[in-house]
Amino acid sequence: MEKEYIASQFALKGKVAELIPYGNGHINDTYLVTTATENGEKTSYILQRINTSIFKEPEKLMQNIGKVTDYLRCKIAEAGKDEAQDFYAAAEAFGEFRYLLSEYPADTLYETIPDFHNTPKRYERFLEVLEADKMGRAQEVQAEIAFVKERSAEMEILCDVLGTGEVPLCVTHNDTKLNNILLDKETGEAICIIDLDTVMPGSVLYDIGDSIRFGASTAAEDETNLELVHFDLALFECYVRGYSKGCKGTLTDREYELLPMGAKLMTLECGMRFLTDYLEGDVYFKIHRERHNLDRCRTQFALVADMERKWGEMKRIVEEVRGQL
Ligand code: GN1
Ligand code: MG
Repeated sequence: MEKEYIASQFALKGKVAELIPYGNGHINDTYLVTTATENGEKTSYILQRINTSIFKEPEKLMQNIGKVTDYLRCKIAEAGKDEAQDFYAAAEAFGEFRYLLSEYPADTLYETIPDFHNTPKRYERFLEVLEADKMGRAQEVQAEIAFVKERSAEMEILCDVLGTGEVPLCVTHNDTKLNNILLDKETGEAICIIDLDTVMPGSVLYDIGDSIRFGASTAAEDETNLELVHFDLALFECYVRGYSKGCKGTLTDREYELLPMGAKLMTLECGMRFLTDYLEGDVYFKIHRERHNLDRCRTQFALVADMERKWGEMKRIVEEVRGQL
């Protein structure tokens, strides 16, 4: 079906004037749709085609998004804010997401991708794919395989604390890369969180960890020169402070304590997923060049290694921010 026709089925202001691919997501297809009214007024929309080989039940995904956005709309209205005033910095916005949804019954949401951040299950899957080695690529990535295996014991931590109830089950976004926040062109402040396809129950440490994985790196996710890839402690501190402010005291002591581990595990898990996909023949993440998934995996592991070197500092920063609350 024509994309323009599909776009025109939504409640748009005016007619579709232009439709172009947008962003660089790895899963869904995203388009920027510009409409124009008869008197020339233009409006921009984001249109997404959900990848149904990954999101097997898109109706459930839409129901999750509907429920959470309806709820947020009420909460924001209650607080007497209108959308135009909602300018937050990225970390603050995700912190506020947690704060606003802290009383939402997370267990009523579907798991749109089961075990999405279940790191031990991701590890099991990695081992299966490695065992099969259907592309014959394992030989050239021995160092990366060893890197994952050496850290297998730590992978259980977040699942364990969620399981015992030491950290609460929350509504989590699960894909908190900074390009999933709409920023105001002029002020640079956060307007709104987008890409809600993976909103499901989970630990906020997934969200915090994933943001830090992406945003506290000094290089792009697919940088090939690993000398440029570092974990930036100043950016880490900035995120922890922003999130703390936005979440208005809803982060528990145990969550603060595990925050560095959340960052490390989300980075390790992401790198392991890229490696798994490389071994499997690049069937999950879209790639734009040969070995793209391997390049991505290597940046993530470089970040993990750098976090390990800076572990004491990461802990100290979290303690300091917590102490100033
Ligand atoms: C995928 O499609 P995109 O870029 O928003 C992935 C995330 C990964 C991310 C890595 C549904 O997100 O989990 O962290 O790539 N989304 C899904 O950049 O698997
Ligand atoms: Mg996404």
